[in-house]
Amino acid sequence: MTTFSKIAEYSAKHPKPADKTFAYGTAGFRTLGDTLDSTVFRVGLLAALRSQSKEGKTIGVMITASHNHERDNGVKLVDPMGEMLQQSWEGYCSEIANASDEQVADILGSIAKAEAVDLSVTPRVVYARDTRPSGPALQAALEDGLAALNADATNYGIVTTPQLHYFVRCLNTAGTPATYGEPSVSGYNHKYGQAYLRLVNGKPHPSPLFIDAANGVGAPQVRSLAAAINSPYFNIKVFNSDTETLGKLNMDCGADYVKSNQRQPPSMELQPDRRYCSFDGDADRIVYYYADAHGAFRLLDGDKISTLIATYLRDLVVTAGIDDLQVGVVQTAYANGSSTSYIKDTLQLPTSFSKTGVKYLHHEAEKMNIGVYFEANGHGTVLFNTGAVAKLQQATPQSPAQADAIERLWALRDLINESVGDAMSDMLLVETILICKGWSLSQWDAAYSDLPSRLLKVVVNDRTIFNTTNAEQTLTSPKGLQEHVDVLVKKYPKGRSFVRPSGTEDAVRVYAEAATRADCDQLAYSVAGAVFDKAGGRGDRPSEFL
Ligand code: 16G
Ligand code: MG
Repeated sequence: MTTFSKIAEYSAKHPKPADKTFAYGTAGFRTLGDTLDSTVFRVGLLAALRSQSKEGKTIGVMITASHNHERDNGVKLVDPMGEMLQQSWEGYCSEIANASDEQVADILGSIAKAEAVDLSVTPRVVYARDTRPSGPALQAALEDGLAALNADATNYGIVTTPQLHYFVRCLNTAGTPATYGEPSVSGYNHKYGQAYLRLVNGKPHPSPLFIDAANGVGAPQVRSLAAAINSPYFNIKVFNSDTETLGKLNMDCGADYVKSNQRQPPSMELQPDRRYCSFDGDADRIVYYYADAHGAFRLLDGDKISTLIATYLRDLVVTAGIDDLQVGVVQTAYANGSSTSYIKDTLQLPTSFSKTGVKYLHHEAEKMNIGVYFEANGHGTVLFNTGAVAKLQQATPQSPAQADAIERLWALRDLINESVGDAMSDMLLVETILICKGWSLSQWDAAYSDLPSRLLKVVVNDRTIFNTTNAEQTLTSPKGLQEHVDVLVKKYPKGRSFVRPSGTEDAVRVYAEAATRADCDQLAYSVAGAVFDKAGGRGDRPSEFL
């Protein structure tokens, strides 16, 4: 039986900073690491309660701030199937994080009552962290929260965010037909490594892959994966792997740097014919890149990855001869317009759009038989829904080619981390497809050409006045601003632009694309200027090109 009697004593050791308000945003709590002690302690309490509300299923807690600066940190909860916390509980997270120290037990009690939580259930929680310097102290705060509610808690150490999601899913499916794998790093390496080797065996070996690990947790973990695979099919060279030196995490490196700056990290020299990829700081994003024949940087981002995967899956489904097994693609407004046209017109696959943030894409992809979802920034995965699994089970091959395609679809499902986007699993999937097709990165890149795009940030007095609809592509307020954007967009061939409030920063984001680089930049800066003028811009007016 859980009692709340120890909460007051523990809570006193983790006082909330009086001047701070915390919000559980798109990817959990995220802010300066040294302000998060009380929040992480309270997340420990809530994780235990969440487990009790799920009849003692294991809940995960990840301490990370992903691609953000090393001084930041964050924390998020993982639900029993390894998915993001159910949205209706996000409000509880913010509520308890902002309670006064004395109110914590009462608020937890009222949440328990509202959710009819059975407090006699033993809470089970697993947790992990990335390599940030503030991690150990925050982990100790979390452990106090878990101890205050006598949770059965297990520390998984320093692992990637998707590995923790994987462990949670393994633990909750053990001994059921949906069993997912061994809940350990070696179990993870074994599951994904073996599926990979099954898929590539007998094909020519690939050239080495140069990996930028953002000086984060992806570095030791991808090395451990490579040691487990132990095959010329996975020949990697890891760069930006310094997780010890302060200040290096995500600094001028990593997937976010590469995508935002459209260039390789300065620490890496691009050589023609070499293959490169970058993870972000907690290894849930990946982008690929290479130098073309003229030495110019070429990016293969989340859109390119999702079109590669969708094409491959579609072709396998056709070869397998399974009727009505639909492959679809979920994108966000940030998807390059060329990728969307390619999916619709060339691949002839259904696409749908969701709001930015993995949880939104994930839910949209669940509606499809085989749902491929990626954000342009490199975060995504593939989901096989129950309908797809049933169709695969029922399929009766009429030829060796059909049997092989069905076997490959099963192996691909084993290769994919279905709980969440995962840089390492996505990397193995991309490598598999390239090896099977015998493709270089430039051959992959040839499918379509990205329209020039630009992303700008505008700081405004109050970003809450920005509201959107249509998967964040249309503003409903401030009044009149969308109409103004529409007029600007019409001036440019293939022009597209949208404005949305950030879910992670106190700023508004402006995205634009158009047929030429000059048009795209003009459009981006004129929309950003309009936002600045009409909606309370602060600081310098965005005006680099105008
Ligand atoms: C978070 C999201 C990421 C999204 C980004 C948008 C997760 C795990 N992460 O990092 O998917 O692209 O926020 O940030 O959902 P913004 O709202 O500040 O533009
Ligand atoms: Mg990340």
